[in-house]
Amino acid sequence: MRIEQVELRIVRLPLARPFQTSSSRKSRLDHILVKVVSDGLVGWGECACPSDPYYCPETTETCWHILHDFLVPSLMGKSWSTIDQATSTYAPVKGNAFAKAGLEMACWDLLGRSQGKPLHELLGATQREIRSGVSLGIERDIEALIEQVDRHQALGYHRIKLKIAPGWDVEIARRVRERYPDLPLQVDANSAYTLDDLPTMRALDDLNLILIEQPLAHDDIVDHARLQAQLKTPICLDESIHSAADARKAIDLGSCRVINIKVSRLGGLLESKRVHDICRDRGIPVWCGGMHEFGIGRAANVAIAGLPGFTIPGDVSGSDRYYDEDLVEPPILAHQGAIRMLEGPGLGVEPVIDRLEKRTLRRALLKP
Ligand code: OSB
Ligand code: MG
Repeated sequence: MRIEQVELRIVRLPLARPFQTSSSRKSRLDHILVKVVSDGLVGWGECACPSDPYYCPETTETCWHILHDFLVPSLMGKSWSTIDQATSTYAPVKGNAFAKAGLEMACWDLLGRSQGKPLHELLGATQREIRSGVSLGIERDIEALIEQVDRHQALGYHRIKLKIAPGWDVEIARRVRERYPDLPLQVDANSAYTLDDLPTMRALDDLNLILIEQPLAHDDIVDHARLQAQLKTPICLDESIHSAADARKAIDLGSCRVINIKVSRLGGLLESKRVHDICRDRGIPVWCGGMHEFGIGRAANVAIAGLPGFTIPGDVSGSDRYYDEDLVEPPILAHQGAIRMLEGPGLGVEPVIDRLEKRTLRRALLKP
């Protein structure tokens, strides 16, 4: 393959419901869509970076800069036949995982279309459908949260994740646990605590949670190891894991017993698969995290979550939970909490051009 042309767009979608975490509040998302063209074929990728640097250091604007000025120019016109070869053209670029993930995804889509194979097959997925969970943000009050839990429970989602923050943690998790004694339940702190909060962690430890996600600093796997040693509930790392090497080190240190695989945080599907493989070898269960992806990125999440080590339901829910009108056909929906693999070539979805045009804030066409 040789990429002859790339189009970048910033596309804005309003969230059907605002989403609040310990680190930010969102009512709409601006994601970059990457379209690559090679020999009459087209591939699409999505860069699902937040527009503010509160979850990760990147932003939509840094992704645009890195894609436009470094990643795309490095890949443009080079000949490649594997994703490893494609990504090695921009390997000298440090970090910037979200930007890389958008371009890498477009290469996978192109590769799948050129071979007439669905992405899940290229990746080696073994599950025909994935069991999904939901990630519920911080609400105005406990009643509003309970209403959300009830709703998604009734829809058949397989597990519930609650966002927590100081002042919105033990009490709300306990209330949900009392209402649903057998519900598969987990919490995500997005780095809002320190080792001084051990009493809070111990209280959460008594609620029979599947896991506690990223309780401590985004860049600290040492204190996470200390905390894990004092808890029976598995710690799951999200923000701290940027590569397969990070995963190996965190497992070696005992910093976690579960890992959240997020395609964008890991710079793409290839590195995600590497993290999956290491975790599988080491007996660490994984699940697929999300960044409120539009249909393109969601299709990639569905495919990777079909790999055999994804044994915990992930944050890949039906797109109707997030958006009144997503960009792609066919829509990605959950039925009784399960999403089937997409069987079309590549990602298996197509953006609907007039929806895309309507939502585009900026575009750039790059040629050699
Ligand atoms: O920490 O997993 C997270 C959304 C934005 C930023 C960080 C996170 C999240 C979610 C939502 O939890 C996952 C989803 O439903 O896509
Ligand atoms: Mg998280």
